[in-house]
Amino acid sequence: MRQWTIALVIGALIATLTFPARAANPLKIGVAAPFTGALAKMGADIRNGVQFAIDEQNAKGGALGQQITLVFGDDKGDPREGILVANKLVQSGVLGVVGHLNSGISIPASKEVYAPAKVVMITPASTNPELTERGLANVFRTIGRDDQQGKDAAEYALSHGFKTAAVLHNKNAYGQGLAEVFRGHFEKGGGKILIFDGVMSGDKDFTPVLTRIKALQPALVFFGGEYQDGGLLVKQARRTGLRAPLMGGDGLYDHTFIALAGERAAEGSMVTFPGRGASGAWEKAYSKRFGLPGAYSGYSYDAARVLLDAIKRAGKADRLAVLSQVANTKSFPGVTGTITFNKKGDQPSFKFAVWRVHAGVFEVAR
Ligand code: ABU
Repeated sequence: MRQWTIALVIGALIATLTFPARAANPLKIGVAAPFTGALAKMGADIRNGVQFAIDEQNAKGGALGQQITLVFGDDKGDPREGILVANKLVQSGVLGVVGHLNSGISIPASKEVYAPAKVVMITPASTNPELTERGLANVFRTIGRDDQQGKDAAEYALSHGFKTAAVLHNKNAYGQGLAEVFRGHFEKGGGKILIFDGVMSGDKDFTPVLTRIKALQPALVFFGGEYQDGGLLVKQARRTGLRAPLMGGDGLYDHTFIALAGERAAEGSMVTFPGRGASGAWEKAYSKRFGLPGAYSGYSYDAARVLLDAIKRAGKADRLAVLSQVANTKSFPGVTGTITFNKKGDQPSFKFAVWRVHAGVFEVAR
């Protein structure tokens, strides 16, 4: 037994000396999102966008002379699971991470797990302002921020004659944060908030709160939350006789929202989402393999390509060097637009548009 142990130790030593660390370990990139659970559709969009970028790069020879391996982390949309997944990715040796979807996961994971390990995190979807307001050097996003889309939503609503609103949110970092921004700007612009309340994400019956809202007769219902709750909410609103249109943020921008609500109930719903879609040629190539891109497919593809570009410029598989090169990203030609990060890790030129559901699809409303 003792001889076996000695032989194993000697074997390991020889292997370490023969193969330097870079050659022995494949170059790894992490992808973290909810691959299961209520937000699995958006999680799949993120996974597919990153996979598409990495497969393209591997076909061209990979990076730093190696093939790139993706390490997947299913955070299930749950903050506790998100921290576990982030730790697993860091321990697996990833150079950087594309993810997470939920602001309520990206905020703690970036600070508690990725920052101490010097791992860069580029989220294609987390829009809560706090994420990039903490002075963390390792955090970036290819999407915009809720202080921007909440303001745009309130201004759009007021300028289109909606003077009263009922505001609901799903009590998570994204939903509540966005609802608060909307409320602030709506009131500042002279609008009246008739009710501001939270609902439980995953609830199947929103009728009690919708019945209270109906009695208040708001011109608009604003919902801070994602498509799975939003779809049900608008469906049940119509059943209770509440006719006011529903408005929300990028978390509603998925066809599943319309499918869950039903085409008739969803008609007229308004959603803030970037006006610039992914370029047509890219969309065609992506669709051939994965079907139509979802909300964050292009932003995930771009996040992965920004990371790959940074690895190339760093010239070595070193987390800190890669992180510094992501920070230096300027005028990167993404399929969703040209990407330049400011000191916070945001894109100062990012713009949202208002989209409106018409005949079962989202159309740009301005
Ligand atoms: N941005 C919408 C959904 C993801 C999040 O920020 O939580």
